[in-house]
Amino acid sequence: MPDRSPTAVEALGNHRAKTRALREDFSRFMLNYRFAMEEVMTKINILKTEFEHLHDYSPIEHVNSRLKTPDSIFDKARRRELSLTVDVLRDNVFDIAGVRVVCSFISDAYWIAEMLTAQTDITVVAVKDYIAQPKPNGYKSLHLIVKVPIFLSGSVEVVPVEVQIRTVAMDFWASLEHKIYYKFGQEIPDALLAELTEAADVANRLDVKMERIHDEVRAIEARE
Ligand code: 0O2
Repeated sequence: MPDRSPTAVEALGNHRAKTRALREDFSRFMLNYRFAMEEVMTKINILKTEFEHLHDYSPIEHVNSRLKTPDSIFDKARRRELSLTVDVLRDNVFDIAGVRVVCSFISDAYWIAEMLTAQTDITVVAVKDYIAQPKPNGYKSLHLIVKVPIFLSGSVEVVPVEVQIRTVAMDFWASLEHKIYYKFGQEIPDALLAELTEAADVANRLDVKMERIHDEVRAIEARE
């Protein structure tokens, strides 16, 4: 049969089939991040429950998770001039799955990071210590990118998850700053920026004071 160009109806059919295949690929891609996020949530919740039941103190106050929305993933990819394919996104965007652990004291952040990264199925890809080196606006948090295996019916995938670990005071500051940042369309007036940075310093002083009180309490308990 001689070659011929597809008719308009065939072209539309091909386009729909391609779009459907792309949508399915992307759904499968996102599902892996959801599974990986749930794996890490389970790990943190196991530690939390173990501490609550078997120890007199738990370093984990609370934990939550979020999956980046497709819009937010595409915005980030556009900002970084990445092409919008699942392969490129997989190799370049590491915070599609995110878990945030809120702890009581500064030292707990490192303790939780150690407990998580010591687990044999976890691989640490990157560590950004914004507690030791806060961002210029005062943002503090310990960020880890870890890879965790997920066991599917026909394969094992190793998927990155961003884990942010921070104290209650750091979390309070970051949540408000995030709201203000978006309220002002990312252009915060200078005076407000300065006040926010000052507030980050107040939050840090509170953290340092609480840690000192905590150490004193432990010293008293050890003497008794
Ligand atoms: P959301 O809504 O939490 O997902 P990039 O992600 O490329 O912009 P990088 O270097 O990959 O930058 O990530 P980085 O700086 O380690 O941390 C990114 C995430 O940390 C952000 O995710 C925030 O959750 C948090 N974060 C970083 N800096 C700040 C800050 O100054 N204030 C607040 N409130 N949070 C911050 P997203 O994707 O921006 O947002």
